[in-house]
Amino acid sequence: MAYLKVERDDEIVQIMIDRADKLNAMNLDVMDEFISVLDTLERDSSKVIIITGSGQKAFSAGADIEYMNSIGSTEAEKYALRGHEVLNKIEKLEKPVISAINGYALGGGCELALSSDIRFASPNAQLGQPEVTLGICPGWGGTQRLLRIIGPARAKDLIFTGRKISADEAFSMGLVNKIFPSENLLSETRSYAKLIARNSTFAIGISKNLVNKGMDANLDTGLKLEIYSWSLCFSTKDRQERMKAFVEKK
Ligand code: CO8
Repeated sequence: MAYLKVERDDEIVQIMIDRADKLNAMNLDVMDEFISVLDTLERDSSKVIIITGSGQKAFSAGADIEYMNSIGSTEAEKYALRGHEVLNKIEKLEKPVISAINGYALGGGCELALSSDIRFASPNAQLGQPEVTLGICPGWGGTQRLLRIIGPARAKDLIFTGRKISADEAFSMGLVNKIFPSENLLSETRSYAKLIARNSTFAIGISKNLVNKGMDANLDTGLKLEIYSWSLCFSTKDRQERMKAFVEKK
């Protein structure tokens, strides 16, 4: 692959956007490579996925402005659809996805992180949705996912001003889960991923789905979904082995 560096360490997969000279801006080729990697991850035995950017400066500075400068509405729609395909796949993947934000996460870069389940950041991270400064609105789910994660007032603040916020401010808004020193960001993210990987992949996948569905469902529907999903867990061998091991004090 030209733009994504994929590394496997047991059940943890790290996807690094490798376009540091353009601050890991995402062109159509980056999107295509993401689709291909995610298609594999949907089926393989990996348990936790980490997304990060190469270099010291950026997670991703967003969609490719040079490319967007050359297109009209028809191509823009295709570009947006491709971006949505990637981010929806990440959101629907029945495995946890963690973004390790090691610098700028702007526009589509921030939206990529928003589609992840957990966001860790280094102190030099700067997040934002600067699209309106370029005459466009957020186009890869920013208006919808930001709203759901930090609420409408904060989402509108970031979208209307296009301002970049520090890792500390993002943390105070609940936009990032935790901040780690730059030199430890990836190792701490991997340790956290290993903590998750010890648990039942099936139960985690179902839990992810329930939380995601619950954001758009009323409480009654969400709770009913939980009952059916919970009882489904009882049909797995993994559940039987884990409970048996506990009862037999293994
Ligand atoms: N696209 C393409 N190239 C980029 C991008 C980008 N988003 N960001 C940076 N680069 C390139 C620069 O052009 C430069 O290239 P070169 O060295 O060849 O001139 C290189 O990366 C380094 O960048 P800078 O020299 O600008 O680095 P600075 O440290 O001076 O500045 C910034 C860093 C502040 C991050 C600055 O680069 C910047 O403001 N970048 C743009 C950030 C931005 O506005 N992102 C949002 C883009 S819009 C978007 O993401 C929409 C998503 C939805 C799309 C929907 C599809 C229709």
